[in-house]
Amino acid sequence: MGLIEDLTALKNSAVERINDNNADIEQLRIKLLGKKGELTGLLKGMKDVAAENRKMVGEVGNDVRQTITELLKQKKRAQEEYELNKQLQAEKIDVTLPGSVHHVGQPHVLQQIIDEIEQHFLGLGFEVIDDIVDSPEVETDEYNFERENLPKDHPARDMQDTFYITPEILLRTQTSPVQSRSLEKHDFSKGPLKMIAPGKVYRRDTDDATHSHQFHQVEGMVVGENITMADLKGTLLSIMQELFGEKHQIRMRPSYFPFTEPSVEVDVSWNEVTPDMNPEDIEWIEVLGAGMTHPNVLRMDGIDPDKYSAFAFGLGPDRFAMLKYGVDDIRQFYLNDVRFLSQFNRKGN
Ligand code: FA5
Repeated sequence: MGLIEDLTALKNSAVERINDNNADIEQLRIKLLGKKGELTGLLKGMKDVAAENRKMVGEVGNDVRQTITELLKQKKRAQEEYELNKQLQAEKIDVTLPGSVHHVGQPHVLQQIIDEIEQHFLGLGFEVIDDIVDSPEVETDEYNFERENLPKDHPARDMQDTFYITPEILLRTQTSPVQSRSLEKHDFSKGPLKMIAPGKVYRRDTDDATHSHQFHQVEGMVVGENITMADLKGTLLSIMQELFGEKHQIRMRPSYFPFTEPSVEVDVSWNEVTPDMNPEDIEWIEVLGAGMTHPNVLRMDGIDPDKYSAFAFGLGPDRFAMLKYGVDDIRQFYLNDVRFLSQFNRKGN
């Protein structure tokens, strides 16, 4: 009987093909059992089988289908297992290998000092102004100089060599313009103005160990009734104590700024000062300028100097950081050498 032989031959050939290691099982399934597959093709011959034999041929056909289906299933499972084992083998983890180190970043040392300064002043009830609208780095000549009592040809402009963008627009040389910007917005019915403004400033200074053409300042200002030089001195001493403790000596000396009268500068000793030291051997570094705000400045900001008085200061956090950490060259802060910067990890890890 031709059809039974054909079916048996198909079964044998199917077994062989399925057992082939490179067999593509899904392709084979379609080829063997699909609607247009080999088995369906053969079973089309059923119509020519004599009626009394159909049952038997049908059973052989079913057996062939079941055998092929079962074999395909087994082979598919075997192939999947093989792939899985291969993958597991390839991805085997050696738990004895040393782990890879992930370096955790940290704020730049200058940002850390600025954060410390901010925390101190927040504790004294100051507000911190550091957004780009109220404390812009690209400033007008008017706010950077004129409103600070430095009209166009004032000789004291030479104290701050300036990067001009246009004759009226410049990179701010100091954070002092934030004084006027804050005063304009302040509502005195809510109490005195007490603000600090940390930020970047720019000067055409020649870079050396203590000067950078771009550095930081923290401006501070208090405006209210009966603000005195004693308030200024107390405020400055409190921040210096906070940052330097008893280790460094601090001295205040008279100075000159067009926007303050009287004006002072504060120096800090580079090293610890011991009682047996000759005062001439102490080395000082200037860290801030300050003073009682000039009445002209208050007047230009619409404040009546007969009613209100004010003090202001401008600290140099770069130099604070130099002193605090014994860094003898300010340029180190700007070289972005991770070996240098990673030493200042405030979490201590
Ligand atoms: C001023 O800029 C004044 N605006 C400060 C001030 C504000 C006085 C309010 C009175 C009232 P001065 O140019 O001295 O002042 O700079 C202040 C501080 O900035 C200095 O004490 C120093 O710590 C720092 N500084 C100045 N120039 C540089 C520089 N090139 N590199 C690094 N730090 C600098």
